[in-house]
Amino acid sequence: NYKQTKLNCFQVDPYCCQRRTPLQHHNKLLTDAFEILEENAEYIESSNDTKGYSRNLAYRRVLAVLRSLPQAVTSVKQIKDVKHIGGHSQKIIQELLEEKCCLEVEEIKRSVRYNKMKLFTGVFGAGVSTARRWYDTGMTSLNDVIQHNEDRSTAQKYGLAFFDDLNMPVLKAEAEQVKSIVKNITESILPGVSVTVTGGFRRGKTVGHDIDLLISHPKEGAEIGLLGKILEKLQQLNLILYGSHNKCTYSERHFTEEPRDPPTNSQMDHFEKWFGIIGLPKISTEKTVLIAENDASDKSIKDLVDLSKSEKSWTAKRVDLIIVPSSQYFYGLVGWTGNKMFNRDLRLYAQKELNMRLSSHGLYDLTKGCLLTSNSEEEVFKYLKLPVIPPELRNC
Ligand code: DCP
Ligand code: MG
Repeated sequence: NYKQTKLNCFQVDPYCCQRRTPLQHHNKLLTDAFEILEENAEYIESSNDTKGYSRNLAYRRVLAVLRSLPQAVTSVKQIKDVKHIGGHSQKIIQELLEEKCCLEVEEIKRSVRYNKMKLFTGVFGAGVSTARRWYDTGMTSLNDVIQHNEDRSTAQKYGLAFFDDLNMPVLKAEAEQVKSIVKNITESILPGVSVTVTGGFRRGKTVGHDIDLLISHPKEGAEIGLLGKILEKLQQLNLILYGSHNKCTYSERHFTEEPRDPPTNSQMDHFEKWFGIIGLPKISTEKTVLIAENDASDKSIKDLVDLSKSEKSWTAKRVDLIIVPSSQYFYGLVGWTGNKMFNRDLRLYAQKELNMRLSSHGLYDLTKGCLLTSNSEEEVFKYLKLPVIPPELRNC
C-alpha cells in the first residue's frame, strides 16, 4: 500500500558509481554528522587495520548513500533495508532525526585529539601518521611543530610556513587563472596541447583545496619531456615556491599490458607529474611577483615563515600537474575527476562484476585478455556497462 511504499522509498544500487550523486543533496543534517565520524575514524585507525574491517570506509559508504538519496530521510524506517547503512549508523540517524544532533558526534567535536589531528592533517605534506606522531609527542599547536627540532620533509616545512595560505579555499576563478598561465606557457612550447581543470572543480565545486591540471597532446609521445620544460618556464617567471617532480619510466608511460594492480588503498597512478606550490599573483595586484628564489629546499623554516608573513603580492596555492599520454587520456580524466569514493567503487565494480581491471591508465578485460582503448569518457562508461554519470553527479 501507499504508506508502506513511502516508508521504503529509498532503494539504492550497491556501488556509488551506479548512482547519481549531486553536490547539493537532501540530507545535509545527516552527512555533516557522518563526515565528523568518518574523519575521526580515519584519525584513529592504524594503517595496519585497513586489511580488515575499516570503520572509516564504512562511514564513507554511508555518506555516499545519503548523498545520493532523492529525498530527505524523515524516518529511520525509510532506510531500514538500505545497503551499507548498518545498525550503528541507523541509530545515529534516528538520534539525528529526533534530536537534531548526536551525542557521539558532539563528543568528537569537543575532543582534543580530533581537533589537533584535524589541524595537523591540514598541513601540506603531513598525512595521518605524521599528524598522529606529532600529537603523540605532545605537540598541540603548529608553533609547537615549527619549534620542535625534528627532521621534517621540505614539503612539511612549506606546509607549516604557508599553512594559512594553503588552508584558504581555492576559488574556481583562481583555478582558471592557473590553468591559463599553464596553458599559455605550454602552448608556446608545444602547440595543440590541452590543459584541463579536473578534481573537484570539474565535479562542479566552486572551491577546492588544490588545482588539478591534466596536460595532454593529441599526438601520442609529443608530451615526452614537456613537463620539465613547463617547470623551467614557471621557474623563470618566479611562480614556483616548492615542487616535487615525479618522472616515470618509459614502460610506465606506455601502458600496453595488463594494468598494474592499483595499491588497494592509495589510488596512485604512474603518470609523470608535479605536486607543488605556486605563488599565484593576487588577481587585483599589478606588482611583480617575487617569491622564494627557486628550489628552496635548504631554506630554514624560519626564513619560510618570515616569507609567508611578509607583505606579498601573491598567495601560495597547491597545484598538481599531470601529464597524460593521449591513448590513456579518458581513463586519466575519469581517475583525476574522482571523487575518491567514486573511483574506488568504479574499480571494485569493474573487478567484481565484470572481471575487468580499471586504473587511470586503462581498462583491461581479464576474460578476453585485452585492453579496451577509449576515445571518450562516455565510452569508458559504456565498456563498464554503466549509465554515463556526468562529473557533477560523481560527488559521492
Ligand atoms: N584521487 C584518487 N585517489 C587519491 C587521490 C586522488 O582517486 N588518493 C583522484 C580523485 C580526486 C582527484 O584525484 O577527486 C583529485 O584529488 P584531490 O585530492 O585534489 O581531490 P578533489 O579535487 O576531489 O578535492 P579538492 O576539492 O579538495 O581538491
Ligand atoms: Mg583537487
